[in-house]
Amino acid sequence: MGNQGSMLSKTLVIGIIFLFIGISAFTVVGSTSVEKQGLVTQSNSNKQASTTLITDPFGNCVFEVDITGTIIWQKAGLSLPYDAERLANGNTLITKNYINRVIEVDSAGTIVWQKTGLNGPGDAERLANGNTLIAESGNNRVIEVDSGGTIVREKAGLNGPYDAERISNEPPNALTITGKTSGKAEKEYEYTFNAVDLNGDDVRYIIDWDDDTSNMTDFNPSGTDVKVKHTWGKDGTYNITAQARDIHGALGPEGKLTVTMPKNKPFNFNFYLLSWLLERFLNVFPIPR
Ligand SMILES: [Ca+2]
Ligand SMILES: [Ca+2]
Ligand SMILES: [Ca+2]
Repeated sequence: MGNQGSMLSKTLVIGIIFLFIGISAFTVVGSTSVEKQGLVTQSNSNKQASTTLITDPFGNCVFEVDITGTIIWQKAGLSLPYDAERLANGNTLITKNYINRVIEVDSAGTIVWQKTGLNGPGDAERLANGNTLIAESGNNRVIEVDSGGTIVREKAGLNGPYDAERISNEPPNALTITGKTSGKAEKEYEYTFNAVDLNGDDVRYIIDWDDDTSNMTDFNPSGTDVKVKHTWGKDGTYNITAQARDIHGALGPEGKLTVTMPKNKPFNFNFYLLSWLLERFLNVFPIPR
């Protein structure tokens, strides 16, 4: 009877364990399928975000299509458009080759800016400074014009350029200088220089030690500590200033660190006090003559 009872409880326990595993497995399968559905929704929304801007010169049109090829925006009635760009402000920059102008239109197609009087423009780009770079094929030059249309830069003497790109370069960012801020003259100290270049370019450090000496390091990977040793010959207060320069020549902001080499406090030798002390001392312990 006792054996039968123990067998029954063992079977019951095993049964409960299997039931528990079954529920767990069902829960796992259930949650996986929910996650999969979430992923599908996510990738659909990504697809909707990508569109393509097409310049169609002989159709006299610039249009934007979604991933399925459906036209979602267009500017028609253009005269031989050669190039179009979507700008950061949502407007579109279009080069109209046949009527020698570059126009900027808003989403409604209204012209909000233009540069007229060009000669066979092939390509235009809006630069980070707000100016517009234009490859002016008919005048054998590439020009940069400001928002008023004035030419501020020009590369002439070309042979019908149809495209131009400004390759942007960011200078290194804030430079840090770390090391001892006080010390002694004629003793060597090590300082660490570090700046990050926003393009990841290698950087070198140009260091002014404020004692009419300077150093220029080799190029090092952006954001790595570069250690340079220096010895000041005289006491004084020195403002170390340094700048990081990237491989393209762009200079970052100045970093500074002030180092003081305290002068030894002048020892005022008080002869009166000394002679007074000596006198007393000699009186107490008279020197035998
Ligand atoms: Ca362009
Ligand atoms: Ca271009
Ligand atoms: Ca750079």
